[in-house]
Amino acid sequence: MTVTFRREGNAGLVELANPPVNAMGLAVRRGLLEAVRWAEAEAGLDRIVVSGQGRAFAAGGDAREFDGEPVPPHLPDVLDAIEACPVPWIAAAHGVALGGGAELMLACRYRIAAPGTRIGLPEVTLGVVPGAGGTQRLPRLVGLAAAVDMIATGKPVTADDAYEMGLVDAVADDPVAHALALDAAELAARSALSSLDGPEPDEMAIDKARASVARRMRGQVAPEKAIDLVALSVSEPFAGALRQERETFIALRTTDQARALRHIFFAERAAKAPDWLDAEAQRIESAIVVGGGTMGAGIAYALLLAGIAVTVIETDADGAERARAHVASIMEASAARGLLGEDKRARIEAALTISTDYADGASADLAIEAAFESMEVKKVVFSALEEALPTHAVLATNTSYLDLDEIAATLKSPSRLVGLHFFAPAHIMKLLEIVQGAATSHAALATGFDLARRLRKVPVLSGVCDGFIGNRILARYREAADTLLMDGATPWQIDEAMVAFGYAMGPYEAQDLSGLDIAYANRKRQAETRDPNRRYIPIADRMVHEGRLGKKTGVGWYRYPGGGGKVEDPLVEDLVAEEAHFAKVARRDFTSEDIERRLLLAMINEAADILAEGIAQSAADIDLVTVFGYGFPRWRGGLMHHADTLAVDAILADLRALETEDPIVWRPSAAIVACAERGIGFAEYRPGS
Ligand code: 3H9
Repeated sequence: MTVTFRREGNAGLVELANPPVNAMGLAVRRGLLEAVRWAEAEAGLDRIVVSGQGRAFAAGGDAREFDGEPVPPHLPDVLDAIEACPVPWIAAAHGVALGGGAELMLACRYRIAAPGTRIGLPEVTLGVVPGAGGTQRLPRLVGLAAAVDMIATGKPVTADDAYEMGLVDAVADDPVAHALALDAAELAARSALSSLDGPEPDEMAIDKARASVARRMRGQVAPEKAIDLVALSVSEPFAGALRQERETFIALRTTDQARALRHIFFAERAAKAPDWLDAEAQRIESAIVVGGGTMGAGIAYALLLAGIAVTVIETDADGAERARAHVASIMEASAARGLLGEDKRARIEAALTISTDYADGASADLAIEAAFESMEVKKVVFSALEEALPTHAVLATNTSYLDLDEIAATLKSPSRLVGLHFFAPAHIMKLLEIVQGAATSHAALATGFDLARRLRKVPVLSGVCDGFIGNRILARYREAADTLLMDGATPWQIDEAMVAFGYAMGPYEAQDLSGLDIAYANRKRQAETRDPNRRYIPIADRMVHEGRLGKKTGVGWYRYPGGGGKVEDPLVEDLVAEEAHFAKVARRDFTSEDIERRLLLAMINEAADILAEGIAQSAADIDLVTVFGYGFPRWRGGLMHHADTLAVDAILADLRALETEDPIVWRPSAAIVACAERGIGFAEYRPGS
């Protein structure tokens, strides 16, 4: 039974019972309709109280059903029946009431929420619009401005805010008890929201929502459509507007964008330790973080937030002072954004030690090394850690590029070492690459996955290679961009093309932000092992030689006058033209489509190699890495999901065409050839298969 109902005096108690979060699939819709019929037939009822079992009132329509044909009874019809029921329904919500769950509340005559309940219409984050009356009932209840803001952004409000704005009638510790105590006459006098006039017009609110969506959800279709529908509530009668809402919802459900957003939603939830991992995770009470730079401080703060005591190890007193300042500035920023209250801050400060002596963290269950990217430094650090820590402690390195197996080889017990590759800022970015070396034990890996869960991060397993999954793809992206630059494009043209594709910023602006010296150091490190026959573009090296390190030096690919916003720099165009002249390159024009196509192909080809080599376990894992660590547009579903929408055959044909230009750089990956031959997409491809 996914919906139960029973009588208690004059009240009918209806409970959604579809764990874990009461998604409103077919069985729930049928159950709710049955409850309506029961309420209609049962004599003497003066109210129906609907609540949810478990941790949520209802998480909304079951997104797993959105790929198939809609099966009746449809949610809008069920909610219409609830609203039209002669016995008034009361929503008694707790946990979350999202999407169809919030729409169920809106179909009731009275709404109560437990403190902390989150109520919202997040449909646009799944690439659809509310499809069960939300765009019409919410503006009638809270006014146009508040409704359009909630629906266009998809952001939920908490119970207190919902009360302030009139979305709920009461906030109560026990919403069901509160509902049972309500005055029956007062309840009977309440109107259905669908019977009310539309809200007052508010052009400014609609324009503001459109401007905000154009800025923050650029390229996405659903938010625009959602705003159109909310705007309709002013003038269009309820029934007609509801029909349009339904048609829009049905049409959007199967668009590429909605499929992509669903893919990421479910992939994120499926990201957990692989089934073959048969060891228990080490329980982590306290940890050492070696290195208190920006990355180390961010990692330390993330651990502290999760209730883990941390000792940050620095090399000397000055380093310790800097580490303290780094953590303090993260805490200041969090407090300023209202994310860190006084109590929590005091707890975190009490759980943090900063020291130059490993012995101060000697009882740690985990050590994460976030020291300078040098093999020599890492070896010294791990030798000290092995010396200082108990044998059960898991040792982790946050290296972005260095060979985990080489570090492990210096340890007495190399199986303790795992890679935990965080992304800056480490307390905010959701991706955690968990790197498995040749000797890494299952227990160390399981500990990494368990830590990711505690830190609320998205874990992705990676094998050992230069750059692991994400940075290896990034290196190819940058190489392809630099080649375009050399051959005729400008940095601004390339950035613009990738912003139009959906990135928040293009590769050159991104490099200016992170600093050109980091990638430079990597190229130097890789120089000896680089394929001498592979075309090398020296433009980025020249930029570094000229002191153009990015925003921090005021000049990089762009200029930043007065430390402000970016300005295109003609000197960079001159520098590039000069390098092209030295290299005897006949420069030519590239369209935005050329640029987008080449950059995507370069990344897809590298990602396919990463799959073929078993560095990544699945295409979905690569999607998670690119979306949660590298700014690939979520609404395109991640790199490999997007590749599958382009179709493997077309990708192979494109690569073959480019291969005539440069047979080394554009040689199609074996995985692409295999997928094309077998007529499968990347989603179905498994390494070794
Ligand atoms: C909608 O409502 C359309 C309507 O307007 C019109 C319809 C006609 N569907 O996140 P968790 C699963 S669109 C299917 O790990 P948490 C989830 O996959 C919907 N499944 O827990 C996971 O499964 P598994 C609008 C769903 O406590 C399990 O539940 N609603 C759905 O961290 C636990 O989820 C939304 O966009 C769903 N709607 O967070 C809300 N929701 O155990 C989307 C969850 O197999 N959901 N599952 O891995 C969320 O934001 C979070 O899941 C929630 C719980 C906050 C509810």
